[in-house]
Amino acid sequence: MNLRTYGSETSLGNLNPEEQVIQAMKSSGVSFVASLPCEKVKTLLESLPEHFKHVALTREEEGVGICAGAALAGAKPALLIQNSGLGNMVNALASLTKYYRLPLVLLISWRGIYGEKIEAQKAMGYYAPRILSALDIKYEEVHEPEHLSLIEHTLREAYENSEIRAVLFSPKVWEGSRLKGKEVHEKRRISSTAARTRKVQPRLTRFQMLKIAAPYLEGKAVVCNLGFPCKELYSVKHQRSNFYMLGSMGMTSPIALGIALNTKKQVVAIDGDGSLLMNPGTLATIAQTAPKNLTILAIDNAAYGSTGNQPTATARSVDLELVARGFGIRNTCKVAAKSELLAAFENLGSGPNFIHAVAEPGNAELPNIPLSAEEIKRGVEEFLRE
Ligand SMILES: Cc1ncc(C[n+]2csc(CCOP(=O)(O)OP(=O)(O)O)c2C)c(N)n1
Repeated sequence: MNLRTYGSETSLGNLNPEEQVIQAMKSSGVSFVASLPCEKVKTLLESLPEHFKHVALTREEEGVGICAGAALAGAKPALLIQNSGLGNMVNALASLTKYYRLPLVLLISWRGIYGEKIEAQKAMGYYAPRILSALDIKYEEVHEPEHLSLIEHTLREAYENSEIRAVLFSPKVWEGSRLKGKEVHEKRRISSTAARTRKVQPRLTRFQMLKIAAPYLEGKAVVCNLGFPCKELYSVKHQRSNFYMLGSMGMTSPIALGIALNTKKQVVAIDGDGSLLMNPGTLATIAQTAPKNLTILAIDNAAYGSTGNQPTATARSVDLELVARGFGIRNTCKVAAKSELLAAFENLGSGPNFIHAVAEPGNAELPNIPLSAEEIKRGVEEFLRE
């Protein structure tokens, strides 16, 4: 995005909403930005590294710590996140940023309040302003692009008073933008660490992998990562023992672990690289508790597939199989080709098993799954009771 200068010849109103936000951030002195993707702000996200020192996070909470450090070192930090991530940050906001009176700007993509197609987003949409209020964090709601000019004042206040200030952006703000976010990672450009360092060539998308894995999921409790993975699983292998996650990013393997520790049935977690990296400590807990009936299929497309294919840390430095081994999971393998994925399922030993499936980015265009949370829960509970 080329930011046009905001001078006498240009009015703020002529700028696209993303440009207005960047302009307000620059004018108020923001010098350091950390972010974790939300689909609604993918265009804004894409342009951040051009304008600011920028860090791509693995978890929103970590951003609070990084921004606290940045503030201690004299930077003026801001975090761009989805409102669901606010839930992950509460303790750090209260006992770090607020407690030490450090400045922080929270730029929050506010889902669940306008034109929302994903029902599960509505819960955190409702709670987000209440969480901010409970923490005594002053915030501004921006529902229309015309109101973007007001945010500069809020941002300035954060730094002048050394306090936290938040802005909640309705998806409506971005609707009229003329800027088109490029798909951040086209297939050919993405290259996972495993592909580079372990010479594993991704060949299949997540959807293709799920089709191959489908027969091996039959009759097992399957916990599926949120977003596109759920839609794809629903289309290739719907069964009532599938627990489709509608929210709670990072909880796939923990949910599967909880099931596995309390049933004799086989349990499979279909996790993603972005989600595993949000909560990798769960791999330590899995290694400690070592349930024999648990298999993790970690589909690593080196991207946040559901929010615009922004690269995750596996595209830069992380090899998830080594991570799992480092945490103490012994039965691990790395697969990319169809034959390798088939062999991994055919030869599954006693768990916990960790299949690192190196995939290409890309999503199948499918509708949202037509099941309510209640229906999903009931199906899985019934299956597990039998
Ligand atoms: C706490 C939180 N932060 C951000 C999001 C937005 N979000 C939804 S899905 C997703 C990407 C998940 O990526 P990954 O686990 O790698 O799975 P993929 O879609 O690539 O298969 C993100 C960032 C969210 N739902 N919750």
